Amino acid sequence: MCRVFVFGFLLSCIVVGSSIPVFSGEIWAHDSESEVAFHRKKALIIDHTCTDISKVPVRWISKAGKQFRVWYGHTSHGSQITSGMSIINKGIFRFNTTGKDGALSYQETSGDLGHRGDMRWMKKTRDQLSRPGNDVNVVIWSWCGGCSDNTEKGINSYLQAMTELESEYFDVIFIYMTGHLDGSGVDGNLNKCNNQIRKYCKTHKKVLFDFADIESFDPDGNSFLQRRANDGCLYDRNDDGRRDANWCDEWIAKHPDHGIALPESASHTRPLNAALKGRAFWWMMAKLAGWNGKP
Ligand SMILES: [Ca+2]
Repeated sequence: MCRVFVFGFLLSCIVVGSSIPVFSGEIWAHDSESEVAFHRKKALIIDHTCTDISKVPVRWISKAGKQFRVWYGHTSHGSQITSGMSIINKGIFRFNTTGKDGALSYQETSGDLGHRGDMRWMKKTRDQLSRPGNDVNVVIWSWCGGCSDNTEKGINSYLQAMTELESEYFDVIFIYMTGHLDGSGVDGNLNKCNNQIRKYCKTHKKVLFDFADIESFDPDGNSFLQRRANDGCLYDRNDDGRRDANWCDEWIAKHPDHGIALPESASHTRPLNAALKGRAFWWMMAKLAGWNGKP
């Protein structure tokens, strides 16, 4: 009730004086390029085209680091993002659990989006955001294998729950996700569920970290989903129905001077895949901070 009242008050403030930032937090205090969820003009889709962080102007990374306080729920697959971020955790890409010394505040919590309409993550989110002194303004939840065996109804429950949370906590940005590749290819149930999530996010102007799309391509833009690539980056090179090659290994062998900092290891996958996801995360943060996407 209280939140609804405050929301109504805030909304009326915006209508009355739309050029004046009415929210005291930094989240409102930026220009017309703003990508904040509340008044988002279009969807923000973070995919395989968002991994070259050399294209992101330093000032937007820096701004994102100061502006956002991330709370990220994940299990093993989701940890790939953190692994990728950890290897570049210095300078403007610094992060820690408290945001001290100007780093991005980045807290992780255990759990994932579950299976077929399991909503435990939703309660956990409410508990976190309702905690006295909570200052989290970006919430992310990732899938484990729960997207692969999901149904249209189960995915709808996920999408509706996220949307419900957005309306309850209107000053928090919620990041949607697709599920990791499982080798079932273009026609598999996973891709069907992922496409359902993508369509919803595009239609309803959400922020989507397209986990599956990022690992469907190598950095040269070659696509492996149709070759039944899985979470370990293995794919079927000669179309005999068996995975016999690894696109990460091949790409690194072909580009020995690639210059991408690689973590020592990453759950279920090759370090390159995790590195690309960590870089895409920072791309997303910069976009959320207001970067217009131009180098
Ligand atoms: Ca094969």
